[in-house]
Amino acid sequence: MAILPILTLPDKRLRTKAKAVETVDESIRQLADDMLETMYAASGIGLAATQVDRHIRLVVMDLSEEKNQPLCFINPEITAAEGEQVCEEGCLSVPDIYAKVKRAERVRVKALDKHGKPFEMEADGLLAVCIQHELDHLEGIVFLDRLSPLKKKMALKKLQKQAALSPA
Ligand code: K1U
Ligand code: ZN
Repeated sequence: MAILPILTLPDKRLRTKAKAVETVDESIRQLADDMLETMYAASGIGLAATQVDRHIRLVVMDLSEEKNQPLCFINPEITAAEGEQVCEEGCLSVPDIYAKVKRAERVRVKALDKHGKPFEMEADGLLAVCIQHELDHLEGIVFLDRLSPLKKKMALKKLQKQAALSPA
């Protein structure tokens, strides 16, 4: 397994739309394992392949306390969404910026697992938020894009200030 570098804004590669995975093979399983290791090392609850500069439709998550319930979604699609919730989000590609984002409260998602087997699941609360956040990454969307223009401007300014302060 390997810890992969995570792209951060303003890197334009985060704006790439991911392509479908054609075949779920050993290289995809290896990437999913590396992404999980990267996500755990960064104390995240989710990670999209886009964030590690791989532009394929693969996301991993683990919302368990013990970090022992990894989830892998290949070619995920939200097939139903209902309700509304506002949740404070963070992003490993937007370090140290947190903001409240409005999302659907419940989603139904279909995807392939690590073995290429189709599955469907329903999610609510933080898991539903995380699924929507990670699927956005596959479209080249980051959570700041879902804020009002003013809030987005303020967040980007804070990000620029942080970048100017941190050593190269
Ligand atoms: O996509 C990512 O960068 C991962 C992101 C997922 C996410 C967190 C919170 C709401 C929506 C999506 C993170 O894991 S950021 C890490 C973090 O700050 C966090 C960890 C646990 C709970 C809440 C936030
Ligand atoms: Zn993110």
